[in-house]
Amino acid sequence: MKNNNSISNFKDAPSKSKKILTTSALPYVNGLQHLGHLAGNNLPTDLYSRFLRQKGYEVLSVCGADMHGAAIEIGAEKEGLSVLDYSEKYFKKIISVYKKFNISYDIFSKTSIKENFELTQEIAKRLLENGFLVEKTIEMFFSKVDNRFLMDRLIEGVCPFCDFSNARGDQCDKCGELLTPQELKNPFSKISGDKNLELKKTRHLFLQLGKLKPKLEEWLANKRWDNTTAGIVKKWMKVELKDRCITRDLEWGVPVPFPNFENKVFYVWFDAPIAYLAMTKKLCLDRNIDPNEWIKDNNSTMWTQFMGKDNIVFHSIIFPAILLGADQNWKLVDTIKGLNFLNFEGEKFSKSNNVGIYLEDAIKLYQSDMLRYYLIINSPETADFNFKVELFKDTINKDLNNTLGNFVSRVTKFTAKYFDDNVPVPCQFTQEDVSFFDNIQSILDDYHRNMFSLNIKKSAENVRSLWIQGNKFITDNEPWKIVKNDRERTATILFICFQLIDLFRRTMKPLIPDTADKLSKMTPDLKLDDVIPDRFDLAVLPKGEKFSIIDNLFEKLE
Ligand code: B3M
Ligand code: ZN
Repeated sequence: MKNNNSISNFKDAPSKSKKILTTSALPYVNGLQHLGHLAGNNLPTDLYSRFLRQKGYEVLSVCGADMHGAAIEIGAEKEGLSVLDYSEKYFKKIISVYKKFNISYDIFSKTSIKENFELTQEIAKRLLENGFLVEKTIEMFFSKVDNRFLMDRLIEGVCPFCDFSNARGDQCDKCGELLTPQELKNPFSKISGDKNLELKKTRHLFLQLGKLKPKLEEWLANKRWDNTTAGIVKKWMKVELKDRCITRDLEWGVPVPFPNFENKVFYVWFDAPIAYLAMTKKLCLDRNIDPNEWIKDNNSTMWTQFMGKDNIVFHSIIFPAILLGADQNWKLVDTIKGLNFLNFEGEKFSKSNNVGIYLEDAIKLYQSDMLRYYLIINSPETADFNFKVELFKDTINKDLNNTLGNFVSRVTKFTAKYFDDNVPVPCQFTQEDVSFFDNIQSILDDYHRNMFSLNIKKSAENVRSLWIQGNKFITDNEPWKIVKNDRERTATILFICFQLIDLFRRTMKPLIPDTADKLSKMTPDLKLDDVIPDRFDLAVLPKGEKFSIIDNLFEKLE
């Protein structure tokens, strides 16, 4: 494949010498993942990472399970399992279901790996030394019924901002405000429902975000965030940054390595983002590469983080503040892609209310590529998206069956009938052909622009536009009408169609990889790469090459 290296012409295309680190927010291991997690986190990461790999970049895509936090302890208790068995059970389920959806992480690890314990403790020590941690004795809610201090997430009550009756002690899911449990009206224990919560004294470490504000401001000054992230950051930086408690009275988590903190662990939101670095380090060590090339800031790595919008504050302010405070030249995020939510038939996906489809169930009903396609072309980028089963089926039948599937089967069947099993030999291209090629090229350019700029939905629409153009080309040219008296022109039309199928295969791979792999079996004797070309190349599938008919790429959904 020719490569004229014109990608630098695209806005947002990283320089080819950059290493690209992509991460998805780390899923909690408490329970099963649903389509909303996939749409708003894993799929966008996978699409972008695959695209960059196919463009020839050096990419590491990193994710792992968020193993800590009180919710996991509670989940284990509910299922009658030890925390270890419980988290292991869901870890395995997550890994296996991601595989079925072809999510191509280079590593899917855990926040509980030794690398993360070490790094979390090291960073905490540095923060203490550098004067950004302060010890305070605070009052926390204690439940006699539960016999424990209740962490933020284990307390619910009425939101002081919007009056939502089930706001959590850390955040209100209705209005998005971050909360402290003391701010809730009528707080109660989520574990037992105990309403007689008692405030008790306990000692904790606080991150002094306010002191870190100048460092943050300096770092933020040259960031170009997308609108959602920029809005959140602006709102936060405007107000006084309060001290944030980073330790908890729990056993499950990363132990706090300081005297008099023996029975405490770090708050899950302290160790989880640090795990991005720890997991990347582990991946590098596994592959025998120097981790510092990826996790230290040496201008050679570009880090793009994907997450739901409710996670943006932690990734754009708090985690960067932690790394800046540690002052060890850690790699910090370059780009944040925050996504909205997926609703299901008009309601919010919710485990507790049984709304939505778990990934495990969805994959039994539909081919992985069908779900990937629908969730990417309807990516909840700018607004929430409502998943409706009827519309899903219509889209799959229309786009994947009627547009893509039909084109490929029409071209291969018709060619096999009149030209045996060989890619036909073309003659002169017409003036119309040449303007058609220009048209394809401009869609391909647009596709690149959208992919590099993380316009997920639009990039998928570009892929679909290519299929639509292919159909239009064959319909306009009607090879079935001329095959009897103009064999040469028919051969030329079909030859072009074969080159289109190859372009489809390459550009669709980040979106629907199984289908791309099926198409790569079309020319069984040809070992083709997956490179996404900058330019539409008309000589990828050689004339005369043996091919086989590709039929029924997708099941029709009734
Ligand atoms: N586990 C929250 C979530 O799943 C949390 C993300 C951590 S990313 C470092 O929404
Ligand atoms: Zn609220």
